[in-house]
Amino acid sequence: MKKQILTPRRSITTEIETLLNQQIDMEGKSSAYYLSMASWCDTQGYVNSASFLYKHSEEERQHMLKLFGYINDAGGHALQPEIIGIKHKFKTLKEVFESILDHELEVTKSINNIVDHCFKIKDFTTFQFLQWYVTEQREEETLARRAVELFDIIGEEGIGLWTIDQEIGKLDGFAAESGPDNLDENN
Ligand code: OFO
Repeated sequence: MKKQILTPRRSITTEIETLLNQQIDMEGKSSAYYLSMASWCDTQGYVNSASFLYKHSEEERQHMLKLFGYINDAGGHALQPEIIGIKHKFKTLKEVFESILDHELEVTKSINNIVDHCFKIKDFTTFQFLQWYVTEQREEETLARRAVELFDIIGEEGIGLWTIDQEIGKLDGFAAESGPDNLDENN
């Protein structure tokens, strides 16, 4: 690997800057995906799922902005991602939450890959900065998995979908209680 040189003007390598910008792209896409899903849920009468996803979309935007701040403070240049090709229609509510779980597993992979790289090149500041995302991803995966499980536990027949939508609304509280920002309070 080509040796990356730090200058007094920057405290992250250009390689880390690129990886973090790729993560910005991912978080921006997460925000857009979830906004589109929220809108679809709204049109289908799944009001609790819609509300859950509108909030989730906003959270993803915050994840993206956190990266903007970090990169620019470190002397790099955070780039607004180009977001195209967003899916607007879904076959079922289950499809929405299964896609979220798949997407979050990809996001976790991406975060772990950057963390691994930081460790290898001894960029411990970025390594530490990313620990927040490591914890957040565990929460996001758990939430998505809980949502998908509801379809098997409750079943979609009769008032099943209505009940699932109600239960998804309750997952919001679960997220607020177990988020990385609240870890200290829980210990
Ligand atoms: Fe940013 O956590 Fe989901 O994608």
